[in-house]
Formats: sequence, structure tokens, C-alpha cells
Amino acid sequence: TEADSLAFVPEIKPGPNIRRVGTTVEDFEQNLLSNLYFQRGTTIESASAGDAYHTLAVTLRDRLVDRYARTVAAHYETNPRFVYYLSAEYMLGRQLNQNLLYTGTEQWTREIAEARGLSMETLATLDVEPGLGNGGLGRLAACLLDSMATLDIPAVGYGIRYDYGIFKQTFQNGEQVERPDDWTFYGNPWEFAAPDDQHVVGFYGKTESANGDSMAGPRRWIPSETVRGEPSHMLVPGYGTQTVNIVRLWRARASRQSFDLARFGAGQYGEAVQHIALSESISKVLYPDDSTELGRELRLKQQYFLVSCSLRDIIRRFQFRNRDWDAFPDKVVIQLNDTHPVLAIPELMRLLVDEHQVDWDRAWSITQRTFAYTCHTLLPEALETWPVALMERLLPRHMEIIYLINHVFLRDLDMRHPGDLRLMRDLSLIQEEPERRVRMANLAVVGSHAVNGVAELHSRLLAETTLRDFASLWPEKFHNVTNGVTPRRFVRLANPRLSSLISAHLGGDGWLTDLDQLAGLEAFADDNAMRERWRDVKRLNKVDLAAYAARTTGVVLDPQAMCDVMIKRFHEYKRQLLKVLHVVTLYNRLRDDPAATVVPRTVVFAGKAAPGYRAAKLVMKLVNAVADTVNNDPRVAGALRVVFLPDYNVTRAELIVPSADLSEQISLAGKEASGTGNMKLALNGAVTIGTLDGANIEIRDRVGADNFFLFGYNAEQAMSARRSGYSARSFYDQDPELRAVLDAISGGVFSSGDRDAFASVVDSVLGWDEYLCLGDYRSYVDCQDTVERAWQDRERWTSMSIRNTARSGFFSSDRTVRDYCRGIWNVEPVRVPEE
Ligand code: B1H
Repeated sequence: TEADSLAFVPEIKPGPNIRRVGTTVEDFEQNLLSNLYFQRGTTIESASAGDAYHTLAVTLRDRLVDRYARTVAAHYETNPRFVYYLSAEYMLGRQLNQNLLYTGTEQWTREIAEARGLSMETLATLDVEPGLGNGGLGRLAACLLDSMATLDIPAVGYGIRYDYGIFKQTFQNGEQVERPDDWTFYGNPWEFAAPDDQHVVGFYGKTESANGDSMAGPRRWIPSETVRGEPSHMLVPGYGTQTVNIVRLWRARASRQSFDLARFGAGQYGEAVQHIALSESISKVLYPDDSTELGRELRLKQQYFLVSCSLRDIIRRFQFRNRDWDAFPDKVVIQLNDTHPVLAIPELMRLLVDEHQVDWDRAWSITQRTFAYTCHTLLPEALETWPVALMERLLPRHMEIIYLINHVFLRDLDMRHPGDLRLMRDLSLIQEEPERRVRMANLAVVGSHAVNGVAELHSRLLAETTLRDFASLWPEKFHNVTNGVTPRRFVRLANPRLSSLISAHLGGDGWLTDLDQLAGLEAFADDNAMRERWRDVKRLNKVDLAAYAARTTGVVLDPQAMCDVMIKRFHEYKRQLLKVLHVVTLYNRLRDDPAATVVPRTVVFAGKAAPGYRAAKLVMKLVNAVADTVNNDPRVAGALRVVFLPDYNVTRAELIVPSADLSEQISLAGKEASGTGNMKLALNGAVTIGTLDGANIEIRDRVGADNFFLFGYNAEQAMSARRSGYSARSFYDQDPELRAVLDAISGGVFSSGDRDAFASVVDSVLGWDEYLCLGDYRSYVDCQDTVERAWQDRERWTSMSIRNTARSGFFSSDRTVRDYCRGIWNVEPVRVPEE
């Protein structure tokens, strides 16, 4: 079969003929010249900036390959337990500056480039960010990969190599317009394609008995459609260590016979390639729906494609050093990043039972011990379910297996809780009403040995609400692992000025791999010289941001003003609308009394909305409209500026985060699972204004209530407000300032008199107000007034800022990975020798 002929394994095996890279600047320069000549086919005299960029990238990659080869050798030698991270999304960010830092070639490169009249900034702009994710979930995956490598954890990330990543955002008349992100247009120098290492993935078709008729015994699935998965991998180096792991991304390729030559000969060019196009559409584009469910068949195909390729790869890697299936869970832990890869559970069962003749009970025990599941949400609309009819058609054998898993599970449940039909109905893997659907979260919980939420509150609420009955059934399965972010990218690379200042005060850069050392800054929090320098760093970062904003949007920002940032996906629960209500409040105050002493403030928004998410897109348009009106009103110039920076992504975050003074984390309590932007901002010395939601709570616990601006309902109050007849209207009726704000919006102040433009925003908030914007308005605005008073005491503010950084060491993703290692994965690091 096709699969057999592809069983060849081109893995790097340890051997004596590994090419080594040199260690001196002369060696490095020689490598560059040689790559320019042999890889780009050109010389210094005729090289373009693109040639220079590609050559540098490949030369850095070469240095990492050397470490990678030693990593593979050490892993082969040790035969350790590996973490396999399965995720539909990775937001890796730009690679160039990271790899310069991790290979220790930053300074050399700068000197070599500048001697030839090339700036590092130019080279950096040629580096394209792979936007293979939506938001926090995808970026978390990338931070965990960075930390696993840094901590020498043997790990592989599996994902999809989408041809088009998250769309590029532009604005027309203030409305979001999405453009395709053709991120590999000029080639991707960071990846290695392995076209000879494919897996064949089946879809549709039928099943039949292989021996006997039991569904639990081996059966044959005869798919009626197949597509190949072609892997490529990118190197994931650790910082300050020799370990280089990989992230392996699958791309769909049509089978070789798909091109219809006869049709082409007959002039039917479109028909001739339609089979190819159809197969390859599986990895064509990332679905741009953050935290909402959009049950499209192609999306289910993507999920199965990822899972099928990755599991075959994992099994192949296991068999490289092991024989006995019972050892599988000792060598393999598969972490499921939300429900998107949960089909891996029935797929492993299928592979074990149907293809490797392992009996059902043994296979199930292996499966449960192998998988662990991370849940990233509480929003009911984000819990994936798939129609049984679709599953039966697309993946008939998997549906049989899911039924069997469910059958055994419900039988055991009935033994523990005889006759409890309510419980059976709620925990069943199949939802019956209004349509039969497979509940992916239930499948994940039943098939895993560990389930975790991503912040303390989130994990608690999961166990008390969304997954309550599972948590009482299997309390030992439930964990919390609070998210974290990598300090290498989000402090050292994004904020070099602050990093130098920190290193100068801590006596070195040990903090980059031991972020608790930031606590040493505490001693300088009230030191005048330090505060002066701390403010200088912020100011210079704001000058950079202002230059970017002027260049890209024409809006001129004042680096002396407070930089107030709200950067995240647009979602109603995150309440960008509440922030707009505050901005309009400030605007009204300034218009009513031009002498009003408000603190000069720049409000920075950035973020994308799912293309079909009408309500979020209208809020976005309102932000742009308010920005336009405010920025063009001479009465408020100097006091208030609003800018919406388009196309928020990792690169943009690295620009905005270092200049933030105030971090807006104002989701309705109980809705944001964790947040990670909140951590990046606090680490960079922004002070948070926020609700008791997600990881905000843990940030506040650590930085101290004095260094955090708290407002609003807590999760319990938010839930009971709704139960006790919440009336948004009453807040409007009782609060004249709020009334003036909503009246201005609906009266057309921000839409040249057009009263319809934002009517639906105002109506929805005055009506049901799902996320209690009006209920939290007064508390928020008063809290912002407190922020302004605090800002007026410069020294005090700076101390708060320093304390935010000093006390946020906990939010390193290194700590997150250690928590997973100890609580869930039970894996040990493997040191990779220097040579
Ligand atoms: C998070 C998602 C998500 N939670 C569905 N859920 C998606 C759900 O394409 N989809 O269908 C994509 C993404 N993303 C975020 O995860 C949470 O909202 C954040 O609070 C959290 O910090 C982040 C990482 O845990």
C-alpha cells in the first residue's frame, strides 16, 4: 500500500559525521558568505536585502541544527518520556531576533550587517511572523514550547501548517476588512520540509468486521477518500541550554494521481486540478474563530488530519526504541490543547485495536494513561460538539469507537450511581437534544488521566460548574495549572531597555531563566535614581510606539501622556465596549469643561474580531469612530488621544506592551479563563486596572492590592446579579454621566449625526446587557478616577510599576511547565551535552 512504501524514516540518528559549526566571529562570517553563495547563489556585491535576510536566517538555523542533532542523540540514548503537545494553533512570533539571542550571535550580526550598510531593523522587518493561531490559546502553545526546550524537557509540538494564517486586518470606514495572510509567499527559511515522511489520512467510507462481529474487536475501516499529510518542522531552541526541540506541522497534499491529465488535454483546466484543490483545502486556512464554535465539516477534517498524522508519528517514534505497548504511557504523554485535537482519543484506540491487535480493555487503559486535557474556557458557546450524523459519515469507525467508549463509561457510571438518569444524560458523550451531537469536552475528560484549567478561578469554576459532575466523579483527575508567558520573548526581546536596567540592578541576566529573581528589584522600588531610569525606559519605549503609530495611522501620540492599553481579541465578554464608555466619559467631561484637570492619556486599542462576529465588529467600528472624533477635536487635544493600531499580532504585542502604563483587563468576572496579555503587561511594569477574573486574581495577590486597580462584580456577584433580575436600564436611569455617554453615542456624536450607526450597540446594552457593562460602569469609571490621582504622583506611580515587575516572576511559562511536569506529565529533563 501507499502507507507501507512511506514507512521509511529519515530521522537524524546519532553518528560520527555530524557537521559542526565554528565558534568564532570569523567562522560565523565565513558561514554567512558560504550560505549567501551556495544557498542564494549570489555574492556580497549583488545581494539584495532579501538575500541578506535569508542567508542570515539559514546560517542561524545551521547553528541550531547542530544542537538539534545532539538533542536527538541524547534523547535516543536516554529513551525518556516525551511530551507531545497537540494544538490546532501556534502563534510563534518572529524567529530572527529570537534565534540571534538564543545562538548568542546578536552582537556579531549587528557588526557584520552594519559594516555593510544593513540595519538590524531592516532585517527584522523582512522576518515574517507565522500567524498560525487566533490569540491566547495559540500563543500559550508557543510559550510552553519555548519553556519546555529551556527546561530540557523532551517534547514535540504537533500542529497544522496552514497556507494562510490568521487574516491581516485593515480598516475601511472604520470597519474591519480581512485580507489573506500568505505568510510563506517569499519562502520560510526556518522550516525543514520532509516530503518523504508522509502519512496517509482517510475520510468517509465504511467499516467491516475483520474477525467476528464485535465492535470492540478489530474492524476494518475502508475510507473512500485519502489525503497525504506532509510534515515540516521548525526548530524550537531552549534559552541558555543546548536543547533544541521541534514543532512539527502537517500540510495536506493530494495523492499523486490526482491531476487529471486527460481533462487537462481536453482543455478542462479547472476540472483537471479540482481533486488536488479539494484535498489540499484541508490545511488551506486557519479558522479565525476565537472562543466561539463554528461547526464546519472542513474544520472537523482539519482536526482529524492533525490527529491522525500526529499519532502515527508518535507511534513511529515510540517504536523506534520500544516494543511493548504497555510501556506506551511510560514513554508518551499527549497534552490536548483544548478540545480541537480530542479525536486523538478514539484514533489511538483505533490504531491499537484495529491496526495493532491490542484488546479493547488494554487499549483503553493505555489511552487513558496517555492523554491529558487542558480546557481553556467556561463559555458554553466555546464547548465543541459535532453532529453524530456528520461524524458517522466522515469518520465511521471513530463513531463506533466513541459509542463503545460511551457504553462502557455509562455502564460503570450506572454501577456507581444506579438509576441516576440525570447524571447519565449530562455526562454522556452524546448529547441527544435538539440534535444528536458528540460532546468533545466529555470525550476529553473520560479519555484522559488529567484535566486542567488555566488559572485558579477558572479551574475552580470548571470543577464547580461546567464539569461539576465529572469533578465529583473523579476529583483526583482535576488540576489547576496557571498560564505563564516566556520572559525571553516578552521581556528580553520585546523590551531590551528594561532588560538592561533589570540586569544592571540584579547583577546579571540570571532572571531570564529564573524569573523569581525579579523580586530583587523590590529593593529599588523606592529608590529615586532607579525610578528616574525606569521612567526613562518607559518614555523611550513610548517614543518608539508613537513613531510607529504616526507612520501607520497618522495619529500623533504624546510620550508624556499615560499610555492606557487594551490589546486582545475583540469579544463581548472582554468588554472593549466598557472601555469605550469610559473614553466617551472623559471626552464629555473635557467638552463640558475645557479646564477640567484630567490626566493626559493615550488610549491604545488593538485586536481582531472573528469575521462573522457582528456585535464585536460594530464595537470595533465604534472605537474607530470615537478615535476619529476625539483626535480631531481641538478642545481635547493634549488631554486625550485614541488610537486603534491595526493588525494586532505577536510582533505588534512586542511593540505595544513595553510602552504601557495602564493594562486594561476588564472582562466580566467569570468569563476570561486566564488571560496572558495581563501577565506580559504586568511584567513590563504596566499597572493593571481589572476585575477579579482569570489570572487577574493571581496577579493582584502577588503584586499587592495597593499596586492593582480593582473594580466591578466578582464572579459570584455577576452570576447572582443576573439571577436577581439585573436591569441595565436602571443604571442608565440613575447615572447621569452614563446617560450622557449612551445618549452621545446613539445621538450620532461619533457618526456625523447618523443615529442609526451604533443604535444596535446601545440597544443591546440597554436591553439584555449580557456582560453587565452598565452594571460595572460606575465602579469602573470611579476606579479610573483613582488611577488618575495615582498617576499624578509620579514617584508613587513609578514605585507601583517597579513592584508590578518585581512581583510577577510567578507568571513565567517556565513555572507553568514545571507545574505540568510535576502535577501531570511526570517527565524528567534530559541534559544535552555541549559536544
Ligand atoms: C482561549 C480559546 C479558543 N480559550 C476556540 N478558548 C478557538 C477557543 O478556533 N477556535 O475554535 C480558538 C481559541 N482561546 C483562551 O486561552 C482564553 O480565552 C484565555 O483566557 C486564555 O488565557 C488562553 C490561554 O489559556
